[in-house]
Amino acid sequence: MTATQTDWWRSAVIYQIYPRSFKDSNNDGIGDIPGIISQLDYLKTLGIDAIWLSPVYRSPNHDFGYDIADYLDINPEYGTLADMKQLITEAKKRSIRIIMDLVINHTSDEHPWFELARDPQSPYHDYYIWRKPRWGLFGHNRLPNNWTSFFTGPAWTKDPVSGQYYLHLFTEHQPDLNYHNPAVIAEIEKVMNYWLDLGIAGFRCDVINLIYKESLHNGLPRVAAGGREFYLSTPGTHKIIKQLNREVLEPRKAFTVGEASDVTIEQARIFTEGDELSTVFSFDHVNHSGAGDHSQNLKRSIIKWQEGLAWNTVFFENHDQPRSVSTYGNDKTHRQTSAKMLATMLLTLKGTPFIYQGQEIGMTNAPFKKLSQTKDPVSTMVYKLMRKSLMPKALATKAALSIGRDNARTPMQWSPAQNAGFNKDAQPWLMVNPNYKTINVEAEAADPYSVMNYYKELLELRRTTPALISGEIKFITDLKPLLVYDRTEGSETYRIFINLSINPIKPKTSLNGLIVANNLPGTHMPQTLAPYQALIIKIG
Ligand code: TEU
Ligand code: CA
Repeated sequence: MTATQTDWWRSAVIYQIYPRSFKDSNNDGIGDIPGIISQLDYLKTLGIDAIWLSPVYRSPNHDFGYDIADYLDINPEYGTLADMKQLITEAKKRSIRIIMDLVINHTSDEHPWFELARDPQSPYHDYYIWRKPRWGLFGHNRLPNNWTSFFTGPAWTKDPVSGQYYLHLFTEHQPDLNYHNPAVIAEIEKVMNYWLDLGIAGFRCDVINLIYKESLHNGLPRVAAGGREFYLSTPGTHKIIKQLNREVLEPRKAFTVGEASDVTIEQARIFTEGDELSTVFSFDHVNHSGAGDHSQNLKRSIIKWQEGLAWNTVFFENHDQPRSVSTYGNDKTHRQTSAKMLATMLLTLKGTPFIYQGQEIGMTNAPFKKLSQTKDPVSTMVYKLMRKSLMPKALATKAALSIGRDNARTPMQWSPAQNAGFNKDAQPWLMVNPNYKTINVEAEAADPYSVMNYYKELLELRRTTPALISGEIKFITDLKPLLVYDRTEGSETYRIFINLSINPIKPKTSLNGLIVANNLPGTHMPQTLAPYQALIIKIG
C-alpha cells in the first residue's frame, strides 16, 4: 500500500504468533485458534496493536502451514472458519488488528490446483512451472537446470504422473506457482479479497521477492538457492506486486510486510517507497555464519538499514530464527539484562517493531540433543546433506540442530505447570524447553523487574512519546561494542545507549540527562555502562 505519514502501522507494535506453538485449548498437543482467543487479554495488557498469524490454512504440514492445500479454509488442527471469524471479532473488540500470512510463491503439492496440474492437458498445468527432462549420457533423465532449493538439494522433482519436472524453491511438497500466467494472479487476488472481506488488516507476504522467475537459465553453482540470479527481486516481481497493490491492497487500505530474502537496500527502497508494499523484512542484520561477532554484524547492519530507508520493520526474531537472547545476548549469565537490552533497541529504533511470541519473556534456544527431537524439515535436509558429504554423525547432528528452525518454535511458556501451561497434559507436538519452570508468563508477571514487565513499560513509554515513534534517528559514533543514537521530534530528544557486550564500558559520549528507562536497577546516572546495559535518556 502507498504509505502516508498517518498510517496506523507507523505507530503500531505487531506481535507474531506461531499458532502451532502458542496455546493448545483442547489438549491435543497442537496450539489452536481458540487458544489464541483465550490469550487476547494477555496481549492487550502487554500493549501490542496487531497480530501477525503464521499460516492457519489447511495444510499437510510438510513445512507446517507454509505448504497450503486450501487458501480459503482453516486447518482443522487449528479450528474452524467460525473460530477464525471469532478471533477477528474478539481482536477487533480490543482494537487489535489481524494480519495473515500470504504464502503465494508456492502451494502444497496436495492443493487441488497441483493435483489437476499433473495432467499436461489440464488448464491447471500452466499454474506451475514444468520442464521436460533433458537428454543426458544415460538417456532422457537430466534435471532442467542446476537450480537448488533454499533448503538444499535440487529445486526440481519429477512428477510420476506427467513424467515432467516441476520447480520448487523450497521442499518438494511446495511446487512454485507460475506468475507468467495471469490466471494465477487472478486466483491470488480472490484469496486476498476473501480474507480482507472477513475483516483482516493486511498480509505478511511470504518470500514475496521470489515469485517471478525471469528465466530458467543455469545460475552459479550453489548448495542452496542456486539460480537466484534469475528470480531475486526481478522486474516481473515488481510489476506483479504493483498490480496486486493497485487492484486489491491500495483500494482496501491493507497493510503489507513482504518477506524479502537477500534483498538489497536499493531493492527494499523500491518495494517500500513506491506503490508496492508498506514494509519489508530484510535479513542482513540476522544473517551471519556460525563464527564471528554476531553483535557487530547486527550493529553494522542496523545503522546501514536505518540510514538507508525512510521507514521499515524492526525485528530480531521470528519462527525461522534462533532466539535473539541466545544469539546476541547471554542466555546463561545475563539473560534478563540482555533480553531487556534487545527490547530497548527493538522499541526505540525507527520503524514498525515486531515481537515474536516468547521474546517478551526472554525465551531461549532449546537444548535439542537428537535429530529425533526436531520437527523442522530443514534439520533433516541439512543432516542428509552433511552425511552425504561424509561428515561424521555427531558433527552432522550438530550442524542440523544449529541450522534447524525449531529453537523458536518450542511451545510458549505460560506457567510452571505441566507442559509450561501450553496445554493440560497431552504431549506437545514439539518439546517444551525445560527451562519453563523459571521462564514463564506467570513468573514474569509476578516479578516487577521481569523482562515482560520491562516490555510493558517500554511499550507504554513508546505510546506516550512521539519522538520514539516518528522521531528522526541519528547515530553517534562511539566505542565498537556500543550503539548510541538519538531520536528527535520537535524540541524533544531522547538518547539511547546500548552496550552490546558482556564487558563494562565507559562510553565516549557523555552520560547526562534524565533517565527514562534503564534495564538495570538504580535511578542514578552511571559513568560506565554495565554488561548489556541499556539506557533511554531524555537530553532535551
Ligand atoms: O521463509 C523463507 C526463507 O528464506 C527462510 O525459510 C530461510 O530459508 C530460513 O530462514 C533459513 O534457515 C519463509 C517462511 O518464513 C518459512 O517458514 C518457510 O519455510 C519458507 O518461507 C517457505 O514458505
Ligand atoms: Ca489443540
